Amino acid sequence: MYMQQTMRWFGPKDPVSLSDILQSGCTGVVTALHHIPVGAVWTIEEINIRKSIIEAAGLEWKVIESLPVSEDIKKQNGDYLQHIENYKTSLRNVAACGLEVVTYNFMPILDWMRTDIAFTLKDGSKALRFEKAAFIAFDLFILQRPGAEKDYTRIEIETAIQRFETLTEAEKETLYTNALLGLPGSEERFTPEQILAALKTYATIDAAKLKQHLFYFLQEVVPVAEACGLKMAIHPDDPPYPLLGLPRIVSTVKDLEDLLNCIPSPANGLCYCTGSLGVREDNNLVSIIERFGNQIHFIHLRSTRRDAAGNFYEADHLDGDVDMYAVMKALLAVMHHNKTSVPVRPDHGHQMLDDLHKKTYPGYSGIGRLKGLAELRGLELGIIKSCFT
Ligand code: DNO
Repeated sequence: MYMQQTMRWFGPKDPVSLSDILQSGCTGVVTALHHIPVGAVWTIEEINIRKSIIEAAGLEWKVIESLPVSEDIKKQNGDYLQHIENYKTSLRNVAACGLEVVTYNFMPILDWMRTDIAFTLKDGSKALRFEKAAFIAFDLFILQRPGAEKDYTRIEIETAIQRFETLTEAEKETLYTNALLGLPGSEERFTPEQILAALKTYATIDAAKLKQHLFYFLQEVVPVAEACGLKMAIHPDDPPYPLLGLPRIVSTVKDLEDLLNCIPSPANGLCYCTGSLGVREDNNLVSIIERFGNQIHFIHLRSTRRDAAGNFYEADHLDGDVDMYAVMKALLAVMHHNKTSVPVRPDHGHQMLDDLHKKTYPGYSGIGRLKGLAELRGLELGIIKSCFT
């Protein structure tokens, strides 16, 4: 097989166990030391403890998702210089423990954003969804972000008002929880006061400035990663456009080009996420692989279905707007040509069958992801047999 098949594992508290992941046919997991505060050093000791738990279960750990970048680094204030030094130390430590790929992102404050984490599909399974009118209603009427109305058209605001009127108190509460869920794998959410205060700290940071901060960070850390044989993989913005007035700078082909060109190095690469990039119609997923394939160090495969109103939901892995056949073929062509095997994971999965009765991290149910992986694995085998042997 060309792809190194992995699944994300959130650590010992994850309801999906290492044994479940092994049975899904994966050779490894991708994980992170979620208990270490953002900005602090990952010590060799902590990395090795986690590594030995994974290896004892018969799996490998080569990819970190994520070694988080602190808000201070993104804003270049407070302790950012110390955090960058700590990041370098963590890179040296993870390399010393034999890890190979470090995923990270540069999204301000929030990582992904969804309005609904239990959107019922026709077959009764549940998916993650982003509904634009609900999101705008959240921004304007629940969060009440000062100046938010300037970001929307009159029609968008009217639609959001109508949508807000349909919401019960319980639905408003759920919308608020979903929107401020923050980080995948975390159950903590921001309070409105916290998020409004955090948003204020970005008042003077536009996209151009945030890009400068990203490039400065990369100038500092990429040479260290390169020297110790690690590959950095930036995850694109999810969804790939600005939200809550915050700039987002890893959304388009131009963004990818800028960040790869700023520090040309084999260590400066991408986490190619079809679910995130694919939400924009102007992102041609196959041509991104053709252009930047050598810099793709980690792959997330999933598909979304968008509509004209700007909503999207997470579809089956082989359905939705992503042409997964074409994407897979282009990825395998790169691996075939380079004689490499790039780690991949089925990104997210529906809540289905027993998942529906269990508490799982949104997007990270065991059976839903297993279904996605099984389909992707079959697609891969078919393409390899027909095109590359
Ligand atoms: C969502 C994930 C992202 C990803 C980070 C990487 O499910 O794909 O949260 O892990 O953005 O830093």
